[in-house]
Amino acid sequence: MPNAKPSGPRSVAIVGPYLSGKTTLLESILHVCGTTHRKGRVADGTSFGDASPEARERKMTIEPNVATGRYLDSDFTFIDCPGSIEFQQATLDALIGVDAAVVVCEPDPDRVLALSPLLHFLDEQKIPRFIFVNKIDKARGPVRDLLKALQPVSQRPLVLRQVPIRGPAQGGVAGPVIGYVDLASERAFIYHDNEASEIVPMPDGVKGREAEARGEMLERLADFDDALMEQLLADETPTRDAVFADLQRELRDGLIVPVLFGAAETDHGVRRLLKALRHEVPAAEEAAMRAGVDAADSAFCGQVIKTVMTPHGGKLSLTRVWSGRIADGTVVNGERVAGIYKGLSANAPKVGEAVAGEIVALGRLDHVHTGDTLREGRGGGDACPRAPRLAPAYGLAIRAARRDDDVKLSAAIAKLTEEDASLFLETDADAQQLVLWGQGDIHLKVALSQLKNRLGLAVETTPPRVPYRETIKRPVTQHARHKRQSGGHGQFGDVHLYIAPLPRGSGFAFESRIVGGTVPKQYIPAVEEGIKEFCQRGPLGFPVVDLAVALTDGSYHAVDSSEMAFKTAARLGMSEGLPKGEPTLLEPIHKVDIAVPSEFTPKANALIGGRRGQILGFDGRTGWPGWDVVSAYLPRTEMHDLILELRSLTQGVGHFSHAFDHLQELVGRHADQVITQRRAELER
Ligand SMILES: Nc1nc2c(ncn2[C@@H]2O[C@H](COP(=O)(O)OP(=O)(O)OP(=O)(O)O)[C@@H](O)[C@H]2O)c(=O)[nH]1
Ligand SMILES: [Mg+2]
Repeated sequence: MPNAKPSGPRSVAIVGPYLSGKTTLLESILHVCGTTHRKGRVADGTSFGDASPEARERKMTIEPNVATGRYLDSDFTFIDCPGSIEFQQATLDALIGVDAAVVVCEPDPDRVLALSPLLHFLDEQKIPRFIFVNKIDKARGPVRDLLKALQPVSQRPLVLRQVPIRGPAQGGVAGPVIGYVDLASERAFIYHDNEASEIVPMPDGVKGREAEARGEMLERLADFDDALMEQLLADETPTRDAVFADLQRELRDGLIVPVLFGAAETDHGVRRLLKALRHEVPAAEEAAMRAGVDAADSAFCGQVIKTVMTPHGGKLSLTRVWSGRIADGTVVNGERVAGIYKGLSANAPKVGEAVAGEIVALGRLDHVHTGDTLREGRGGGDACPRAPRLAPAYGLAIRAARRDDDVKLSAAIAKLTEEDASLFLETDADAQQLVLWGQGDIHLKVALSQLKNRLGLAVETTPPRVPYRETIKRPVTQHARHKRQSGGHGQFGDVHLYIAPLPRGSGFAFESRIVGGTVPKQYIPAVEEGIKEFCQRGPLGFPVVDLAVALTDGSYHAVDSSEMAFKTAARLGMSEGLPKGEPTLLEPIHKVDIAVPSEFTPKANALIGGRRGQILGFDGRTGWPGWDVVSAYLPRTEMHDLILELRSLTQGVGHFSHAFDHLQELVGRHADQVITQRRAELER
């Protein structure tokens, strides 16, 4: 049989831009497969997925929804992934463990760029993918226009598998899509809401378009199949089996991306999609090979693709079984599996074992993390490739709302970061703050509401402090004497300091020019210490840098001088001297590389201009055709919410990397604001 369908369970991720209808598609699939008996809706808060309070409240997916379904004789695990770019880590982690992805998008040619990062990742990881154009009930323009817009976003050729059958035109506008012709089987179907489509004779009106689209489909397939190419050139019609076999093989080999359409909300086209998955998603061994695992090996090998801390304190490790099988109670990586569940929801069915191709949740593996490779016994051995960890894009300083809870905060957040590697807590010693870093404001808000809902911990947030510095602009000579006579021992220290600015980036330098012992040697380190201590907070309220201080002269008292007295004298000299040297604020400037699709490059430039930035240049993005990287210097202050504006300008796909570059003098209105605010802070 040229087109034998793969046997054994397989796993499919449902991915795609925010709100394209992925959770609705999962709902529809589970309904069609008979996994669920009543179909719910995201809008009503009744869908199978998105059951957590945070997801329900926002009507968005914030962590993967996992469920199994059997369509005809084929078993699938489906993972409906978050669409929001802010929750992308979970999506990337999940994709590592699947046999294929269904990329769900909307029928809007103006929004296709939103697919770009995802398609790029699928390319990199060599994951076979279908595109499912959802909400076809809302499609305004022709499907072929959408395809034209989509093709440049995909490195692989798209193969349209259906052409729409439309109802009568209404007021000069094309009629709604009421069915489709399947181009592989050349059969026509009319949709019925929440039921299987009905097969009908091919309407005359679509015959021309059908023949054209089928011709295009076959040509695409023939690009990778010489025999088919010869047949087409000889005007022969290929057999249906030969076409199906090509569709299956070319998807497996990553040569084509099949495109189907429908409306998840009404089950339109969902059975057609499931049929394509059933026949064309490669067998589990293919993905195992991608992970570097020999699927023929009967020994168990698996990989964790998501970690969940359950409300009862237990841990679930969502695991793709790459090879062999795993039974409840087996010891993997040195720990005993306590429970195997088909999914992550509270009532996920418990099973005795799982086999290659399945994705199941393993209970109580306390020491394994997302991405880890699991093996029987002590574990170890070759590690499977994992998804990259996303760099933090947005941070907020956090503090427990009740002082007493401060100690609990770090431990509580550790639970969240265990679940989500794109979230992390930084202890910023410089600013004396805890900063929670993540992918955007919604990401952090959700994390904080999880802290509140699950652990009863209320948290207050502020923008993180910017590490300003200060220096002086003119050299100063300063004499300072600390003298105290109060009964018994007195205190005496006397120093002459020469305080001078240094070039940017020099830090701090101290030098003693004492000759003839006017300040005895043993007191000199104390002088340096006093100066350094003072430099922790200069006259403007910030650490002082790029400064040279020389101890040029001084005097001492045989009885009353001490290290303490000289240290105090040095501090006094600094506090009197620095304000005379024209203190000036220094702000940190970062080198920022902003990556955007080229059509957004002017917007990225404007964004930098609007944030006191300096553009350094732009270049094509390596490995990303159609993308640019704009490089610029940007004040750190302007970076706090940069990602939010960048995303709103670029359909959510723009992002940046950055690193501290240098300090730069800040004067004028901005500087005054910073100084006033710091003063108020210190007075509090
Ligand atoms: N008209 C129409 N609306 C749909 C269809 N499928 C989904 N929707 C609507 O689109 C909205 C988003 O649906 P979801 O299923 O939550 O989308 P999602 O892709 O899972 O969203 P995220 O996971 O947050 O990215 C909901 O209001 C759905 O009712 C469809 O086929 N037609
Ligand atoms: Mg969703």
